[in-house]
Amino acid sequence: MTATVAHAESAPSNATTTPARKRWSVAEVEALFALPFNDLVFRAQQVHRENFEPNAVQRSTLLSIKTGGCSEDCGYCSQSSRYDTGLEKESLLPLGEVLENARAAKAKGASRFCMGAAWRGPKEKDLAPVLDMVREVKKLGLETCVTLGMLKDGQAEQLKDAGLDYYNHNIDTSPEFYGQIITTHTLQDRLDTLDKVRDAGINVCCGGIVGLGETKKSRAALIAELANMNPPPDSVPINNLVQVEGTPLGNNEAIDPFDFVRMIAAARITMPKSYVRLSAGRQELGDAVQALCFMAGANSIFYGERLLTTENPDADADDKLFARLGLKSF
Ligand code: SAM
Ligand code: DTB
Ligand code: SF4
Repeated sequence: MTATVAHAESAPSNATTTPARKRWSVAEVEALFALPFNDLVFRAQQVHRENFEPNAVQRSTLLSIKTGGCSEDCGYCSQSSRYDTGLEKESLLPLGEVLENARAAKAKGASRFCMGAAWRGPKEKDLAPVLDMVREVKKLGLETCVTLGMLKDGQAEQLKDAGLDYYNHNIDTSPEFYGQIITTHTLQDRLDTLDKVRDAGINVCCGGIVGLGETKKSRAALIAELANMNPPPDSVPINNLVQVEGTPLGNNEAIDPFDFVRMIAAARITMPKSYVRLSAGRQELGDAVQALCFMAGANSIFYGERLLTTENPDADADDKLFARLGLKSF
């Protein structure tokens, strides 16, 4: 099955008992954004409580297993070989070093370990050592996640057989804005990989970034595109751009933090059963805005001092924030 870019009209119901799944139009998501802030957050909190334990937040730790030198031109990324960001290109980490990091993440209280590689996609010779990493990390009792770029036929099945729980592959921005941020692959390429992941029975982790210079309509279109996936992603990371010097977007202005909270709330309302992850850019949001994000339905974070190549709040600082907010982690 090949996915295509989502359209706004309702899908016909083909079963007598199952009602058609709600399809979200861009205008409907824009209408959510236009609600008074309190009304939007209240509604998101209601949806959150109907579907999840209200004070529990899942924690995933990230590790860059292969840093820099990526052939792609994603305008936000420190790891593209096209931009001079001062990042040292590294080869694939040895298994032992990955396991050392995974053990430390588990000891600090992460439940999922997410390994990221700066590839357009893995070559066969690249995949074999990653399969070993997945098998061994899983044995530690952690959920496993990888983000390796676009997959070729058969690779998702190999990852599934190795015990992979989640594959992260973001659509990043709206269909209309995509070509202004990335030209070396298309949104349809990303959707094709997501189909392969889903068909292999791996949980889908798929979200996007804000702060790229997109319009509010483009943000609404990103949310609609995610929510109209069938089924919606199991996990939806919402990243706030980390401005990286040397990238085309390095001097972008940060978005209004309340608009970031609105993104989280819209994700929660439109994808009631998905984990919504408050992802990159938490450092810049501060504690109070993060608390609003949890109130708006975020129930997952990246936990640990580093994202892939940029900084994240210290684990201790997060533990303190969770204690102040009475949040449980898992
Ligand atoms: N190469 C793989 C890919 O593109 O899927 C995996 C790694 S890539 C760094 C994973 C995701 O990180 C991107 O899709 C993007 O959403 C996010 N990301 C990358 N750089 C970022 C930045 N500077 N700020 C916020 N999010 C970023
Ligand atoms: C996702 O949506 N965000 C993570 C993870 N999936 C792989 C990556 C964020 C990267 C932030 C920039 C960096 O550290 O390089
Ligand atoms: Fe490469 Fe992924 Fe960065 Fe794009 S986001 S340049 S594909 S590492």
